[in-house]
Amino acid sequence: MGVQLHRLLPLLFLLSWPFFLRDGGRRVPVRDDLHPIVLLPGHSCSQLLARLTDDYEPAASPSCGVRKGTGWFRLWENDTALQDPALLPCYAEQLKLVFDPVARDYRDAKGVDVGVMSTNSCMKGLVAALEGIGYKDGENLFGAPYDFRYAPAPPGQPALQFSYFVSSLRLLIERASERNGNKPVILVTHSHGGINATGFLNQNAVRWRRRNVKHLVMVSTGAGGGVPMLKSVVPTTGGNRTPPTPSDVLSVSGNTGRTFGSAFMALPTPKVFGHAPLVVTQAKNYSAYDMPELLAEAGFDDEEVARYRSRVLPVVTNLFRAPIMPTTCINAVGVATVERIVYSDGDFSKEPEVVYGDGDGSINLASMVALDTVIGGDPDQEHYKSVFIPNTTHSGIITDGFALERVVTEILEANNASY
Ligand SMILES: *[C@@H]1O[C@H](CO)[C@@H](O)[C@H](O)[C@H]1NC(C)=O
Ligand SMILES: *[C@@H]1O[C@H](CO)[C@@H](O)[C@H](O)[C@H]1NC(C)=O
Ligand SMILES: *[C@@H]1O[C@H](CO)[C@@H](O)[C@H](O)[C@H]1NC(C)=O
Ligand SMILES: CC(=O)N[C@H]1CO[C@H](CO)[C@@H](O)[C@@H]1O
Repeated sequence: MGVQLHRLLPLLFLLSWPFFLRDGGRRVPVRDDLHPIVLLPGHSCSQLLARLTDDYEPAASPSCGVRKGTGWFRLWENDTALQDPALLPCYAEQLKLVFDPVARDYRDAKGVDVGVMSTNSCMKGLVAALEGIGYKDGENLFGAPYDFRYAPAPPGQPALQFSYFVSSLRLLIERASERNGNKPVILVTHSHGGINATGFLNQNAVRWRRRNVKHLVMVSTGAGGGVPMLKSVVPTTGGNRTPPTPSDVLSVSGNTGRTFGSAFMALPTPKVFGHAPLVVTQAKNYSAYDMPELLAEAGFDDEEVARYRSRVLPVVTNLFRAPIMPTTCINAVGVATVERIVYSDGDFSKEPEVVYGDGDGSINLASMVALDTVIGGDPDQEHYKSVFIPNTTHSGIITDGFALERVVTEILEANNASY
């Protein structure tokens, strides 16, 4: 199931940044005082390729099978398919994951092989800023795109895709270091990529980390998800539409997005949000502890709720096991961010009232501040710095010029630090 392509990944990583192929603009000579950087993009920022095999049985419409046997095509992100009402149902179906109860793991839909190609334009600004200070693709700058539909599982539960990811990323990091005079790499992540990086680091022995990774610069990742995510869990318009709309495709309440192993990874966690009422109705308030109940009442089935409980919750609860390594967390603040959702008459199908607080639009300030405790608060944590950038958003932080400048300054500070 896409295995061969995954085995090729460490090679593809070096070559798979199409936007580097553009004719350069200002090019600065590669500096030899720079630690190599490996970038981990956010959720849905990686491009996925697919091919349909003979096993593929189109469900939405027989025409979904026209690409059978014709080789690889772009599965995500494919604007043509997203915007064509005839193609969209096929696309939504091919992008689904299946949970196999026997293997106790997720896999690609039957007859659909999926591989990871590259990062898309969402990292373009950061890449250009790094090139501006002397980084160069394939020499001291590398990307680690990943299939964002999958997620890690708690110890003892199979997660084949995650194992591939861990071994590919380990190889990439080792090669990046070797190519650069054995200097350990700086891991720079955005959003979900931070979850990915900490999950990865936790799987590697301290000795390996010390030798190969100098610093983690984690941009836009909170310690325990965010409340805005709940707005798509309890959809007023129902993401369950057939045929789907383009925005239903990745939404956790949509028929495709809900099948992803990563679907509930960003829900607010009890560790950060405690007993605060996040969803308020007349009869009952739901705190982060009540997520399973909320999912059930929002229409997710028993198996989906059970998987949230047994597979997602233990992972997100234990993600940031300090000490990870020298870490800089950078977050945007000052943006109105959903903090509480109020259904005055308890009817989930009606438009709720929303109470806003501080955050980056996707992650609440509480989730960012909690990083100080879960990472910075551990007495064994070697080096921890938390930076807030006002006036930019969750994604603006890697596209707005003034924010990028600050992010690059922090990366250079990590580069020059002598621990
Ligand atoms: C986008 O998806 C359609 C439908 O599956 C496919 O025919 C097309 O080749 C894809 N685009 C690219 C660039 O691969
Ligand atoms: C729910 O939370 C709101 C806001 O904190 C509070 O005013 C209300 O009393 C709570 N309702 C219940 C049923 O606990
Ligand atoms: C944020 O932006 C507004 C409008 O551009 C500006 O007036 C304000 O001073 C900025 N705040 C900060 C803290 O930079
Ligand atoms: C920790 C984490 O989220 N890791 C994920 C990184 O991306 C790969 C590919 O989707 C997943 O398999 C990992 O689980």
